[in-house]
Amino acid sequence: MKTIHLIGAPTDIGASVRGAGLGPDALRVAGLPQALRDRQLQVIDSGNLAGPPNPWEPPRDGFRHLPEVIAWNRSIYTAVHDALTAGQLPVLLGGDHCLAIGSISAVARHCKAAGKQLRVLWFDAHADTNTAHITPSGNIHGMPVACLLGHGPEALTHLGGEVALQARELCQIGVRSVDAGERAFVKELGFEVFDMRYIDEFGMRAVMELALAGTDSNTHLHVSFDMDCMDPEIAPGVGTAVRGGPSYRETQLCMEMIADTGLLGSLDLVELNPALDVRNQTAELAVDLIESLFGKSTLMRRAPADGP
Ligand code: 6HN
Ligand code: MN
Ligand code: MN
Ligand code: MN
Repeated sequence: MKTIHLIGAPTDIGASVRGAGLGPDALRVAGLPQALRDRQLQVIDSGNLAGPPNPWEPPRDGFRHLPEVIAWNRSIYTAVHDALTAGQLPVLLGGDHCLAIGSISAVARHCKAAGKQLRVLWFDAHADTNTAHITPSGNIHGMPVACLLGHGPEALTHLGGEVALQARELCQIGVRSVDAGERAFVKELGFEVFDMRYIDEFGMRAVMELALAGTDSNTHLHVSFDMDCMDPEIAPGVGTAVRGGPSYRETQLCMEMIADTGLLGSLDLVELNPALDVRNQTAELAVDLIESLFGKSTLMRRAPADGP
């Protein structure tokens, strides 16, 4: 297993409420580095990146804090790219979800250079596919998917020199809150979305089988995990909670099925908001899920061929 490199990005620059900047340290307090070491993994925690403070200004031309969002994403791009180049598995500790622009742009660049196929699994209550023209808020954490697919300001769509993602490389899971203009744009872009209705009807196992279909030993799996994906009854420490999300066990199953592939190459853990949490329980839940993502599985796992 590769060395895991924890990269903290303590900012809420793209969010609608303050507090996500406390995320990286809440994850450390919840024991993330030691939990991974307990799994016999090598862990480097290089601490937190530095970046501009949150000026808490209203949107301008459809974007809130665009220069600061660009600055944060540039330094994340560099940190994540350096980790991948060093052969490490970068784990971005957010911070709000606008930071996935830098992280995934670096992963995409790395995959192109290495001749790897990229698959991004985006766990979220939201589609995060707004643009300046259709956003209801101007908050850039609602726009990273659009930026990664080439729709947004050049400084964010071309962090790695070119557009990061093709629609077929992306798959969303858990979506249940999409804005009116955003809905049409998601359809137009045409990436795969397993929304809550789909999960209700077909079950999480079927969803994950489809989400992982077509991956092989040359695939780099990137997981972008927004903590508001889960039901707020179990994950209250998020800024934009939406009821009706996956349960604890459904989410664990996702993590376990990803771990079974052995293809995880990078991870974003974002939108944890300790200022809204209850006794750090959402951070502890995140640590639990990350442990499963790195192979802390059930005792009685049989090979799939022996399954029911
Ligand atoms: N997130 N769709 C809403 C907006 O303001 O664009 C909410 C976005 C939430 C983003 O949770 O990463
Ligand atoms: Mn998100
Ligand atoms: Mn979200
Ligand atoms: Mn635990």
